Amino acid sequence: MDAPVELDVAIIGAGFSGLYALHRVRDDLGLKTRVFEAAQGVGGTWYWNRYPGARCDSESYYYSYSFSEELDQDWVWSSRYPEQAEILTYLEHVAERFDLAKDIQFNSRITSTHYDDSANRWRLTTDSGQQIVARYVISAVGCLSTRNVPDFKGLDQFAGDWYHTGAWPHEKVDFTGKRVGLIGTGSTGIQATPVIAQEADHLTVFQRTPNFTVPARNEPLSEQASREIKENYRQIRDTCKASAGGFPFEPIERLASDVSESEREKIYSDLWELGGFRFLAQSFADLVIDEAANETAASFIREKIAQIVNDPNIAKLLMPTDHPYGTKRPPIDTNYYDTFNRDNVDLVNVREAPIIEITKNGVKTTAGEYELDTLVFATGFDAMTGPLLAMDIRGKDDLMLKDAWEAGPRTYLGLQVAGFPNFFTVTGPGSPSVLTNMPVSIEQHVEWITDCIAYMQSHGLSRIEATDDAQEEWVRYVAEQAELTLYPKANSWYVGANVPGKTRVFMPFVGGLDIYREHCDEVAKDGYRGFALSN
Ligand code: NA7
Repeated sequence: MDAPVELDVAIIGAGFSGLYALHRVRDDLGLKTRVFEAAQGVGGTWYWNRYPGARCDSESYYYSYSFSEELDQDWVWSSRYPEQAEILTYLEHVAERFDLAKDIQFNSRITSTHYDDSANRWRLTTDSGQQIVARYVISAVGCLSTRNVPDFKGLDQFAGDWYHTGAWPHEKVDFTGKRVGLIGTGSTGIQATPVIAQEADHLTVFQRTPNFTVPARNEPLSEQASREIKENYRQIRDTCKASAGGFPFEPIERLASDVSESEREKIYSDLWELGGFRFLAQSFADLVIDEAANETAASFIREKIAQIVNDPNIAKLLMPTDHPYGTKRPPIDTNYYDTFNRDNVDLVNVREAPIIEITKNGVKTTAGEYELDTLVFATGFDAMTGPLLAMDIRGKDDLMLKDAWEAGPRTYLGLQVAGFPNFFTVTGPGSPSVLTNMPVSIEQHVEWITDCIAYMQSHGLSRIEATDDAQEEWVRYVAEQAELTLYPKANSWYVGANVPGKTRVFMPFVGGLDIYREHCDEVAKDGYRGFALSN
């Protein structure tokens, strides 16, 4: 067997996080660093999610790195919301521009990650049996990378092809002439439905929970818009960094009750036309805090569904009533509700008549069997904790992460877990992460971790570990913040409700990236308060 690869820093994952972490740790600190990536190329989420209609819901000019002004000035986005292929090309360009690929080992999935206390080293193993020894590990595995394929009886006997949107083939899947079934109406199902409907002979959408979605209003980015963005890029980036959500929107302070009903309707109507996350972010400050305020937005969207969808029974089926608007990750769409006016599209309520099994010919629910040629699972991910728990992480005294997290994820600042020294997570549970515009949160984490490792180096320290007390206090604070909002009311992937048996805990920090950034900066300024440092 080959000798283990010896590294200062092992980074796991080559998406937005891993690429930037490699750039900072290798090029700023000069440490021996390598990225291990399961895929054949860079991109992370944007490598795997190639399904029809895959597009970012954040706008291109701010869903991108901010660390290089030259990159900002050189790169040209083609549309308001970037398509998967364009984001992947962007990340490939970043990898080339900063000479990253030479330190990325592709086709290498980390299968075990064990801390050796006596040597103060992490020992990692890849799926091909390669051994790695590293002083630090940075997990950049993403929050939505472990696919959730429901355990339906009989899937192996299905005669047609089936796909999960998060592991889509590189070759085009041709739906022409096919009867397609799509399970799941989260952001992904909502993006894929209109596109598949246009190509397939027939599309059956299996819906368990209706979702609120707002039009994206995608359009090409004009030369003039692009020029104006570039002229103001520094300011746009600064606004994102200082904001609660990582977005360049002005903070909204008005409450839904501050205005009359007709003014409120006008605000919602204007934002509906403007499109995208702005409907939630720029309407009223209390939408995810106050139920009555939330209901004003929810009923506006329900009214829109009633106007758009011709068949009142289908419209009713599409109207969410079981959760406040925005408490599940809010999808944005292109022609989603209109698609249910097409003759070749059916909506099936699997809440009322659940799926019993997948048969040779299709999907069988308690109400009957639907004959299908192709099945698409848009059933989401084991979010936030899934990718970490898949790597058999063991800390001090062989403590398994899955045991440490039996009652839900416990972290200090979403950056480290007590008992797992020198192991950092990027956008882990307990950080703002998925509630924000991800590249901004990723940069903040990677920069904090890089500064931390630099501090360790310059102070002759070799070991940093979150203390139990600091972790407990942080976990309590994260939970208290969540309880101040309506978020915990929804059966969302934020609480793990989509994965049977997963402990219900609201995982991200809801208090805002601005507040969170202050906490992290203060902790660092106080000599990494709440961490035990030693050599
Ligand atoms: P989501 O948002 O988790 O959506 C998954 C959908 O699949 C959702 O409608 C689920 O219904 C449905 N689902 C899951 N399991 C089943 C079973 N067993 N039967 C029927 N329906 C099921 O995943 P997405 O991929 O759409 O989005 C993930 C994130 O990616 C998104 O939020 C963005 O951040 C990007 P449920 O609502 O649980 O009843």
